[in-house]
Amino acid sequence: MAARGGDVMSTPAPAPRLSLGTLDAVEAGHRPRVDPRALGVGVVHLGIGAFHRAHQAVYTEDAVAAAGGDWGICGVTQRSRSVVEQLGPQDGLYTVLAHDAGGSSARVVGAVRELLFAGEEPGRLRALIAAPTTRLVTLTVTEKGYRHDPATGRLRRADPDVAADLDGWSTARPPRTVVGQLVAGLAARRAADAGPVTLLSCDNLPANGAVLRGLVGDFCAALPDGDGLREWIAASVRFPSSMVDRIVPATTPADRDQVQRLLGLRDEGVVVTEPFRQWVVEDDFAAGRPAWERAGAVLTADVAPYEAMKLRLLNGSHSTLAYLGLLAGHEHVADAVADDGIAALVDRLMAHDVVPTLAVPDGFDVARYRQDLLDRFANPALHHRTLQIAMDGSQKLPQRLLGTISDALAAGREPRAACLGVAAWMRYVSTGRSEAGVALPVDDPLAARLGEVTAGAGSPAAVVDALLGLPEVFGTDLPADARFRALVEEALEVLTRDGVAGAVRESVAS
Ligand code: CS2
Repeated sequence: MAARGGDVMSTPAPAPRLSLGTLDAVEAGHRPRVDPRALGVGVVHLGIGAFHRAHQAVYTEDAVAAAGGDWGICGVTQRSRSVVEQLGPQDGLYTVLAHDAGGSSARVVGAVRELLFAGEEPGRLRALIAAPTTRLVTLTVTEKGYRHDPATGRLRRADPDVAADLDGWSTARPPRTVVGQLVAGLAARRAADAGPVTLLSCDNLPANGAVLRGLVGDFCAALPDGDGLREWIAASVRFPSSMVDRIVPATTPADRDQVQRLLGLRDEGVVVTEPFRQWVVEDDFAAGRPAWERAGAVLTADVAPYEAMKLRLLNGSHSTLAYLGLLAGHEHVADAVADDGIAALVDRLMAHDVVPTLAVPDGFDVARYRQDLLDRFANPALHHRTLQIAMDGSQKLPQRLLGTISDALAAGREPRAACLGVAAWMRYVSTGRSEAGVALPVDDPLAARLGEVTAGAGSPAAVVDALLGLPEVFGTDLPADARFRALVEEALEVLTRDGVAGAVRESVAS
């Protein structure tokens, strides 16, 4: 099943498309572990991007293979129909291609049994959430998909799409936000008396289940007749939290060609990933769940320690690598960690700034976890672009770096490396250029605002001042802390004057 990597080849000749009809041509070792034809749908997944396909869908297929159950997935795409175009003609089948230095392995996954583009079929989405056969709704809609204020966790009622969903409720205009869609589905489920259901967030947010429960509650509270629905939800719906982990870079044409050579079939839905995967799930389900523990997931009463560890160590390091790496001209994460100065800075971020803030789960070897992260980042076969991680920074900084900074300051420590990460983000969003002058697009829901507030800022201190004035990113406590302001200002000054190399050297030496 493993194929040696490194063999650069030309584009293969045209081949038939992967589908149920051609699946028998795939070698046994690459085939799905369940019979996709026999798998009924029990899960509705909102946000069927590459991450879900490389993570929860794989766990779910393995769980069904081990313990059975109709836990096939209906994958819902929110914004673009491209996933439906990729996977529709393939009957939901796609290949997970895992790369590391030793080679690649390919596996066709059959857990996704239906596809739905919410923009075109809102009624079908509502009916699916209301169907008695649906016992689980899972989500990977990214941080910005929640339309919440990260500082308070509350629904942004002023968000134009949220406001339009609330206004349109009485006229039966189909909701377009995730929370609106969920509440519409739950209302239909209540009306149909279809019984309890679980909503499981799989996004990189702390306490993601509690956040989702709060947002659904906020939405209901804003409806004229939402009280009864709120009571029904409190009694019938569970919102467990979960920590998800697998690095999933964007797929390239070379990856699709590699799969074609391995399978002999064309797969337009290939997802690329690393061999590693981890999932820690709060075991609180209203209507059953796949036996994910049989697939290697950890089911536990309390996810919080795992979540903080993963968000602060992995994602905090990732974002820091991305911003410093972009400024220094590194296209991929592996290039950024191969830069000794940046690697030393990330090591210091983890050891000095983050680890003392963590409540490490019993028996967990955090030193080993840190080393494993550095090894995973260095995976030379993954080609994970720093620009991909840099996107949506305004939505990511709070849980990745700012929590670490607040906790460290509260304990009387100076989190210099984390503040340099924040300063690197500031330099990136305020200049939109690398140190060599290469233009770097800023892909962020707040991009326009970030540009506006920093437009006239001439000095590093002015840039810091402008950006710390955004409560939706920084809240109000941190900007009022003179130590934080001074550390970020100093980091941005050094970054501006001496570049990434000088700034990481100074930060590591301090
Ligand atoms: C990355 C994550 O794009 C990003 O922001 O930090 O997607 C990261 O690869 C995953 O969380 C790893 O589990």
